[in-house]
Amino acid sequence: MTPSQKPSATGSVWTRRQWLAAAATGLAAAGCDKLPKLADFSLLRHTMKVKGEIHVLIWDNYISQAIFDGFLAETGIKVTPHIFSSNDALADLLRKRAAPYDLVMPSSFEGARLREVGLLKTFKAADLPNLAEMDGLTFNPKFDPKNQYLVPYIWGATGIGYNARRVNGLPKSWADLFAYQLRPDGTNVGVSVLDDARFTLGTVLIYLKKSPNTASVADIEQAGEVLMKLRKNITYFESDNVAKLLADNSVDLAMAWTGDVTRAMMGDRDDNIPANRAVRISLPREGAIIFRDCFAVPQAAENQEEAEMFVNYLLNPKVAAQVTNYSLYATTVPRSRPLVDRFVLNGPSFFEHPEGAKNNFTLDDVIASDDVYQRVWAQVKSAPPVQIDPLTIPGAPAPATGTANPAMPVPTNPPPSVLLRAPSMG
Ligand code: N2P
Repeated sequence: MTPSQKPSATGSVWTRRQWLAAAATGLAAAGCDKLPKLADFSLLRHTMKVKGEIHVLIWDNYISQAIFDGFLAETGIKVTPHIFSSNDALADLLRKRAAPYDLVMPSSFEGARLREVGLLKTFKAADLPNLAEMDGLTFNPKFDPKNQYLVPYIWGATGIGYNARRVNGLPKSWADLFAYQLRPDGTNVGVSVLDDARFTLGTVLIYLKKSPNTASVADIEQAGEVLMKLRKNITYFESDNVAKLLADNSVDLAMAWTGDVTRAMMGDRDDNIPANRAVRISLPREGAIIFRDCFAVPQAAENQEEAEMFVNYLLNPKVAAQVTNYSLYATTVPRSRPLVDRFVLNGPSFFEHPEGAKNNFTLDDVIASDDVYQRVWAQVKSAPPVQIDPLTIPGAPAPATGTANPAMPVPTNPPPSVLLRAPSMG
């Protein structure tokens, strides 16, 4: 079974109508009765005695309190979650925390790096009988062939989240995200990119038709230059709150992870995110990054056995379905799918680029080039916003004169809000 549940053979951009049609088609629930039973602990929840505690470092909005409660009820082990929002921060977080984490969740390339620098322990396979539930064919990867250090669990892709009411035309290329744009009133279009060096530089590298894993200093620097030329357009470097930015119209276009675009479409009352049915996703034609976030036990962990019990619990298909229904991201557990909400199952969270593998890129560990990626990323983030000369944009107004960095005047005859390419991109 592959991770892909492609809902559309015709294109990568979903309209609400396609979404509803797909949801109405549904998925056969065959096999539900064969899933392992999971007791209903809801009555026990408040009377369970805590027998231990683990500290887990996970991405925001991945695992709900209800799932922690279920694990507590079943095992007596309390899970205390800690949130991180970028792979870039992980090694430091592991090194600096006085009370060690028992479980962390790096993306696969970062997990491989953490292993190489000696920050991870091996899993005890005997403690993970539910590894049999994992889609081993697809997710038994070259970065850790026997899942000794890493258990891939949640996967997704990058794409362009956009607001169909505020952007004319479909963003079919990454250039359409990065490009200089105007809304009909002549004001700039708000854009956010992920606050993550490898994902964002990697995406620009894909756009430049280079490998997102390149070790070439020149290529990485070129990607940085593209972003720096576009700094004026980037109103947010943001990974955690992309759903909110899209849903409340703070940005019109966002480089986003699939599940977060789903969250913007569906809303999330817990996080005060309104459902915004104008939000869509596009997987650009140059391709996108498929990520796999993996569980790993840090070298300093003090409760390895309990952490492994938690991973084993999460690999139960019923729990994995709970995780997807909450996180809006796919898990590596295929038997969870009959229990996943159809709207989620048929939405962006489960699709890859319709053109298939040639457009799906994965990030590899590039430990020898890591300093270069981090140096260029630091330059991008600290660069002052650049004023792109609007004269180079067809139909755009002339800039004010006499200032070094003139503010964009509001045109009397506004140009159309089309998705214009940045001049530097051709
Ligand atoms: C967090 C999404 C993280 C996806 N909401 C990439 N690891």
